[in-house]
Amino acid sequence: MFESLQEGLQSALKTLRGKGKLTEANMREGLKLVEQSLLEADVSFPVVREFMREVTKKALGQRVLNSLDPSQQLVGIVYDELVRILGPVDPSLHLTKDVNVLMMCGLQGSGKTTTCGKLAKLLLEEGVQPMLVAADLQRPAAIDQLHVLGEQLGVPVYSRRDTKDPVTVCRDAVAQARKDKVRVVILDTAGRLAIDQELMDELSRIDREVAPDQVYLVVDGMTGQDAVNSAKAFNDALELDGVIMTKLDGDARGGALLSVKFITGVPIKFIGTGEQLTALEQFYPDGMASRILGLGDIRQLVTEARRIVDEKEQAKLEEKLREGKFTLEDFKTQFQKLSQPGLMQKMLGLMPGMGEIQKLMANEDSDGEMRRIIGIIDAMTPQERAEPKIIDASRRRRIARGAGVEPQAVNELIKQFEMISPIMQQLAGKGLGGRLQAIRELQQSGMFDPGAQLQVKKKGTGRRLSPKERAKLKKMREKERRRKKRQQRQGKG
Ligand SMILES: Nc1nc2c(ncn2[C@@H]2O[C@H](COP(=O)(O)OP(=O)(O)OP(=O)(O)O)[C@@H](O)[C@H]2O)c(=O)[nH]1
Ligand SMILES: [Mg+2]
Repeated sequence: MFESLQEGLQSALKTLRGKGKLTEANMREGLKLVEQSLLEADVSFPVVREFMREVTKKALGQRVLNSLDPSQQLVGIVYDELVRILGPVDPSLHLTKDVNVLMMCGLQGSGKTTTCGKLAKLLLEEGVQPMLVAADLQRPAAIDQLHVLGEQLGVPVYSRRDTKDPVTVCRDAVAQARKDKVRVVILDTAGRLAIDQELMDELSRIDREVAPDQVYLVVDGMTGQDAVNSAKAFNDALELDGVIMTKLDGDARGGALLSVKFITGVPIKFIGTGEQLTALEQFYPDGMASRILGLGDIRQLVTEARRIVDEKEQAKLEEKLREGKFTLEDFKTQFQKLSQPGLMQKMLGLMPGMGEIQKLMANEDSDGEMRRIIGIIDAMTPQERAEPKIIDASRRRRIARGAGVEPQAVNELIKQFEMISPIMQQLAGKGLGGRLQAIRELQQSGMFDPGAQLQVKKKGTGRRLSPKERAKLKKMREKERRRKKRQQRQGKG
């Protein structure tokens, strides 16, 4: 997420690091780079101006300049200011009534329908019964799209094919919801390519006559300043309660996210980070600021982890770990959960200090790697999975043959497992602090050192890297070269 903004800000802050005491000139230079990376991320100009005014005021104060770690303090100042620009945010959906109506609106293709489904899923997970309403009568296929979503989620969908009036549909849907004791009604409205009077009139009419409790605007985060402009226009017409910014998993530059609240006064409620129905996050300014600065986002990490492993399963797992009974079989189960496309990526992005590895993984065929590891475990007997110690050279050869890998790969896997299981044991039953400590140890163990991994692989088999691996290495080196170049430039400038 926001790779270039992250890199820009982090390298701006890095240039100041290690300089010991900072002079005002040094600090100004670093601040210039901070400003530059915000502008490059397409943050609205008034926002950049306000942001820099505050940060500069604080950063040039004598207390910071004379402190022992001025660059560290600057990270704190930038963090605080990011939080201030992004917030305050009220994450609640305010479900205070028997039937609560949420209305989604936005331009065509911004992700309204998908987001309706994601919200319904989130509500289901919290034990709240939602209903989806097909209020988009512009596109004939829109009704079907919503029904497909509803079926996937097991959520009722209200639609009517005998009228062209969305107000009628919405009104009847709310009545139906009251009868069926549905707590939340989500209205999926029509979009247009551009903001036009007809669209606004239709939405205003629904707003007036159905009186939704919350009106959310869905904007495509990839559209940059256009997203901010459309938020302004929709807010003028409808008085929005919140913005849901989608497609932040792509190469959105982040400018829209940083600008919307400041320019329109409307808080961001949720962000969409993928096409899957689970890819909706509640928006918290502190977590986001922390992620942008490469410091991870523990709250979201815990939320995501909870989503992967349900509570009962987690309790069982923790017990096994505490008793030292965690086997390769369990390892495989956990691993398989993580091997959903894109999930590992996401989790790494949320861990403090894992940004670099995450970027590397983005280029890597991690799905292939995961399948390989699962294949190796599958080739073992139950006894071997429970007690990897019994795997001797001949068993190793047999497993390797079964999985279609070199025996060395079997060895590496067992070594990794042996390294990981005591750490996992530590993770079990610990509070957040203990978990963080364990994550740090995991990082230090070198298992997550991509450079070391590559070396081991090469030394281990002595074979030439596959074209895919070579391409990856090339990309990595290219990236390193660009980074060095940038540092040099900054060093000179
Ligand atoms: N990568 C990514 N894709 C998304 C996200 N949200 C929605 N999409 C995709 O965006 C496309 C449009 O989504 P829809 O939900 O149909 O958009 P809409 O606003 O309902 O579109 P109209 O009904 O035509 O106005 C689909 O291909 C979605 O899968 C997201 O957070 N990330
Ligand atoms: Mg739609």
